[in-house]
Amino acid sequence: MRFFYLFFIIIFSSNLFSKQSNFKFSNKTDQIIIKFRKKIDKEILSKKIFSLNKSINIKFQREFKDKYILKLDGRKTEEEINLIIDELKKEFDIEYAEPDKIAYPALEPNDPYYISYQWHYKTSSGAINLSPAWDITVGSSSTVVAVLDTGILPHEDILSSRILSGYDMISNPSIGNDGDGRDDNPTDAGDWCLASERNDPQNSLCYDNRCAPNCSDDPSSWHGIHVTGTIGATSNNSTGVSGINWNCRILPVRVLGKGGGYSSDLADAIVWASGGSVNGVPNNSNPANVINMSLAGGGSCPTDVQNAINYAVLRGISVIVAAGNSNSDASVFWPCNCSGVICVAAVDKFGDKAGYSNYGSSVFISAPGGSSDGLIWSTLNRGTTTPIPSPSGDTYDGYDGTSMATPHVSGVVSLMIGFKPSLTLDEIRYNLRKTAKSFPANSSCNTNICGAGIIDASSALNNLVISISSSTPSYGLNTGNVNLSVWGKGFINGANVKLKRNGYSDVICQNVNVINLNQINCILPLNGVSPGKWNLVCGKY
Ligand SMILES: [Ca+2]
Ligand SMILES: [Ca+2]
Ligand SMILES: [Ca+2]
Repeated sequence: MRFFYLFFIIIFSSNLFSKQSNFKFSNKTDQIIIKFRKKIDKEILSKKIFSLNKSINIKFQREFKDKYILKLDGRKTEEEINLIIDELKKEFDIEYAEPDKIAYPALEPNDPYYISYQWHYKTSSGAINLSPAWDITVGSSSTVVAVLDTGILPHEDILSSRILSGYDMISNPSIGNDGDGRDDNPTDAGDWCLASERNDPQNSLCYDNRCAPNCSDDPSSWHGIHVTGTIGATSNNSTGVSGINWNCRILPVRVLGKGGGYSSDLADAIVWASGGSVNGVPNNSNPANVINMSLAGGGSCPTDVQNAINYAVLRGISVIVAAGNSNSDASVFWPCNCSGVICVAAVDKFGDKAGYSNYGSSVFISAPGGSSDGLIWSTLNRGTTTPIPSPSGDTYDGYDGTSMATPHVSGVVSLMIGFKPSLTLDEIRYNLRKTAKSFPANSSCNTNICGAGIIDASSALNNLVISISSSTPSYGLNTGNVNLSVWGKGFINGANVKLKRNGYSDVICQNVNVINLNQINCILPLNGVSPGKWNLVCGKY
C-alpha cells in the first residue's frame, strides 16, 4: 500500500457563478505578494512563472528585503494564482505567498434621507447592516417582488420602469374607493375615513369604537407606497430615501382599501401574483419570486388564504408576512399563523421587541419596524384623502409597525434571489435563520418569541458567496473512495466539488450531497490518484 497525502488547499473558485452580473467584487487580482527566505534571482523567477502560465509576464512592482510585489500583466483568479504559487513553492524557498487582493469601498448611497434618517439599514442593534450586502449585490432586475397592499402611486423616488402592471384585486367598490370592483389599475385611491364615518356605528368600513363618538378624520395611509419604497425606492440618486433592492421589479397588487380588505381578495391576489389563474382576471406574465404582505387579521388562517399560500410555496415563492401590531401572540393572527409563510416581528432601534409587535412561536424572524426612538423612513404622498399627483404630492415620512419590518425581510430575500437565482425556498429559509443576528443581551426579544434573530443583510449575502473553510479528511490515502465532508459558504443545490492540480486531470467528487449552504458531503475516488498537493475547489462547473 502506497502512502498518499492529499493536501486540500482552501481556494475560492471564481468563475463558477458567472450569472452574478451584480456581483461587484472581483476576486481577480493582478498582483502577488511573495516573501522568500533566501534571495532569489529575479530573472529565474520570471522565467519560471512564464513557463507555468504563458499568459503571465511579471514585473517587479516593489521590493522590500526579500518581499516582492509582483505585477502580472492582467487580472487572474485566486485559483489561478494559487496554482502558480504551489508550483513556485516546489522550486524556491518561500516563506509565504498570496494573491494581493483588491478591496472595494463599502457602498453608501447618496440619498439624503438615507444619510440622515434611515438608521434601520445601518449598524445599530435593531438595524439590518445593509451597506456590506450592497457590496456583494444591489439586486437584479430579473427578481419580482409582489407587494399586496393598498396600491401604488407615481413618486419621484420610485422608478416607474421598475413597477410592473399589477392589478387591483379589491372586489368591493366601497373598499376599493375607486368607483369600481376589480380592475387592471392598482393605483392607490386612498383609504381615508372622515370623522363622521368613524363615529357612525352604521358605517361598516370606518366605524372605530376605540375613539367614537369623538374620532377625528383619519387621513389616507399610502401604506402601499411606503412598503414599496422600503423594498425598491431608487437608491443613490441624491433624492429622498434608499430602497433595499436597487434593481428588482415591483408587482403592485391592490388588496387593502378603505376599512381593510377581504381574505377572498387576498387569496386571489396571492394565486395571481404567483402566476396562477384567477377567474375574470388576465394572467400575470411576471410571477413573483417574493410576495410581501404587510397585513394581519385576527383569528385562524382562512382556508382559501392557506390554499393560496400553498400554491405559492409549491412554486418556491417566499411569502413574507407581518406578525401584526397587537402586542399579542401572533398565533391568533393570520396570515402569520398560516403554514409556509415567513412571519416577521418588529424590533426597535435597540433590538428590543417593538412595543406593538406581536410575538410567539409563529414568528420566523425579526426586522426593524421602528418606534418613537426611530421610525422607518420611506416614500409617501401628501394627500390626506385622494392622492396629490407627483411630483408636488411626493414626500417622505417615518412610520412604524410590523408592516414596516416585513419589507426589510422581503428586500433582503430579493437581494439573495437576485444574487443566486436558483436558491430554493428551503435554502432561503435556512439562510435567514442561519445568518440572523442574535438579539442583544437583555433584549425583550428572544428566540422563543421573536424568531431566529434580527435579519442581517450582510451575513445573509455573505453566506451565499462560495468559499471553502475546512474539510474532513484534509488528507487521504489512495486506497479507494474517501467520504469527504466540506464546510464553507454558498453551497447551493447543484454545486460540485473537485480536486485540482497543475498538470493532472481533475478528481471529481461523486454522489454530491448538498446538506445546506454550509456543508457538502461527497465521495472522493482516490484510486490511482498521484500523491501530492491538490487543491480542493467547490462550485458549479
Ligand atoms: Ca377598483
Ligand atoms: Ca383600481
Ligand atoms: Ca432615492
